[in-house]
Parts: sequence; structure tokens; C-alpha cells
Amino acid sequence: EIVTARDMKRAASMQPKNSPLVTHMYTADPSAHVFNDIIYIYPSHDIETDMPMNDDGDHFAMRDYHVFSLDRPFGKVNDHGCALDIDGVEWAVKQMWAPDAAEKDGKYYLYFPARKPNGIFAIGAAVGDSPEGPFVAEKTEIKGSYSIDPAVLQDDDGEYYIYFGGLWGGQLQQWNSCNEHTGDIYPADDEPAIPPRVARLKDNMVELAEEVREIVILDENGEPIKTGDLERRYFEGPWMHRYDGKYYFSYSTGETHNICYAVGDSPYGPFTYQGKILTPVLGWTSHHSIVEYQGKWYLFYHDCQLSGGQTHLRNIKMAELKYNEDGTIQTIDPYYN
Ligand code: FUB
Repeated sequence: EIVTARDMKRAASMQPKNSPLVTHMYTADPSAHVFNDIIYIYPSHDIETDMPMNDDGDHFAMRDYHVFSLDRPFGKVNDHGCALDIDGVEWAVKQMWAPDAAEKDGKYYLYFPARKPNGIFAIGAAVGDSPEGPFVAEKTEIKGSYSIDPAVLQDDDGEYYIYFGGLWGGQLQQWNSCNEHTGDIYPADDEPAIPPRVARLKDNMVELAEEVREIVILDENGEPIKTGDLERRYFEGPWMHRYDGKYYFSYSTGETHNICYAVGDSPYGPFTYQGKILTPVLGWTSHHSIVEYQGKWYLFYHDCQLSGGQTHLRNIKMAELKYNEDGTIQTIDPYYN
């Protein structure tokens, strides 16, 4: 079913500018990386489910990951098959949500969130010898991790950082600044918004090297963006990329459906809000990644074109991303108006 009036309006009136990259299954949350001069995409694998639709995202019932590669930008997509199934993850029971991947010293690492038997989300790592997988999951989740949507930056100095966190069903509001599980706590509208999280990874890539830290996103006055600022506050789907010496932290604003970004001088932030990268897509969720390939930059994102707006049955897409001379990003509208 199409879930909101906004979705119905868009489904009826919008012509997509880009086609789904994968059409033989539903895919979402595309994390793209260039390994060995090939663009690889690590998406969620959306499936049909009887689970009721709710704000906890129970209808996102995914249970495995496929890895895809592109023979060229916007070109043929290769499906490399199932790279990890939940049956191979001892600590997890359901909901394999948005993943990411990284390479170090010829080994490949898949990072993914899932729920533990107690219902609490954590982030796991799985290791493989090829960017295509298969990946073998570690016996336990990454100790000290929580919530959803891991995204890993390989920094220019060889350090790796994992970013994560998502509100509502992603449970970020259940964790305080000391990384204690408190249960739901939402700040008031005029208080700083719940921040995304970051930690450096150990050399072994499957453990955190430090306590998880909060990331501050500042407004144009140098003040933390507030909880009530729904058009700009962090909701889920972090991504980090580097451009012209700066750190670009981008994310989804959830119920206002924007992909926004903020720029800083350190992988830990603070980051200052700059603007929108992607305006709302068909479907409730918006989730992206950004990658450079052969001198051009690309945005990977999803919408619900293939399923006619069913919000848990999505399809990944790509678009070229362009910078202005001052380093700001040109906003992409995914539809012809
Ligand atoms: O795919 C399940 C969840 O939907 C992801 O973890 C979020 O980022 C949103 O896209």
C-alpha cells in the first residue's frame, strides 16, 4: 500500500529522472565504494512481509545482503549473490538493515545492524576475501556499538571511523551521552537534537578503538541544531566523505525526507550545516552514499518507484553529484516537476 498523502501525490505526479539500478529484487540504503577501480554497492535487500507498518519500522524485515557491481556509471549491474544471511549471524535474530563496507590490507569488511534476541539493535562486522563476499560474521556484535546505519570512512591517514545512529525504530534515543541504555528519552524542541555517533576502529577492523563519541551539527550561528528543527536535524543514514581537505557529513532528516550535509575539519566534527543534497523521494525513507569515480562524483539513493510507493519495497538509483566552486553541493531533485 502507498502510505501517505505525500507519497500518493508524488506517485501520481512525479516523473523520475533516474531508473532503478536493480529490478529483479527490491534494494535500498545503497552504500557505494570503489574497490579495485570498480564501483561496488552494498544495499539492504527489501522483502515482502506481513509485519504491520509502524514507527518502529517492523515492516523492514530484511534478512540477507547481496553485493552489486557496476560495469560503468549508470551501466550494467552485476548481482554477486547472497553475501551474508542472518542464519550465519549467531548474535542476531532479525532486521538486517542498512549496511556498509570497507577494505583494509586486501580484506573486506561488511558492517550491518540487526536486532539481538532482547530486541536491541547493535552493529556487527563480517569479514571476506573479496569485495563481492561472501562474508563470515564475527561471533558477537561489535562491543560498544548500538543503534543502526553504520557508515565507515577510510581517512587519508589510514585510520577508519565508523559512524552510526538512527532515531525511532533505530533506537538512538535510547542511548545517552555515556553510551548507557536508558530507554526512550527525547529532548524538548528547543534543546540540542539527539546526535549521531562516531568511533575509531581498531586495526583489526572488527572492534572499536575508543568510546563512542557524539557528533555535533551546528547551525549558521555556531549553535547545535535543535530537536524541533525537523528540516535540518539528524535522523538516520549517516555518510562521511572527504572533498578538498574537508570532512562532509551527510544524513537523512527522517520525517522531512531530506538528505542534508554539514562540513567540518575533523572526522569527529563539529560539522556546520550547509544545505540539502537530495530533496524528498517517493517513500518515507531516504538513504544515500557519495563516492568519487574516475574524477566524477556520484550520489547513490533509493526511492519506491518499482513498487509504486510501497515504503518498505525500495529500489536503488544513482545520480551525478556536482560541487560549486566554494565546495557547496548542488541540490539534486530526483523528479521532473
Ligand atoms: O532499511 C531500513 C532502514 O530504513 C534503514 O536502516 C534506514 O536508514 C532507512 O532507510
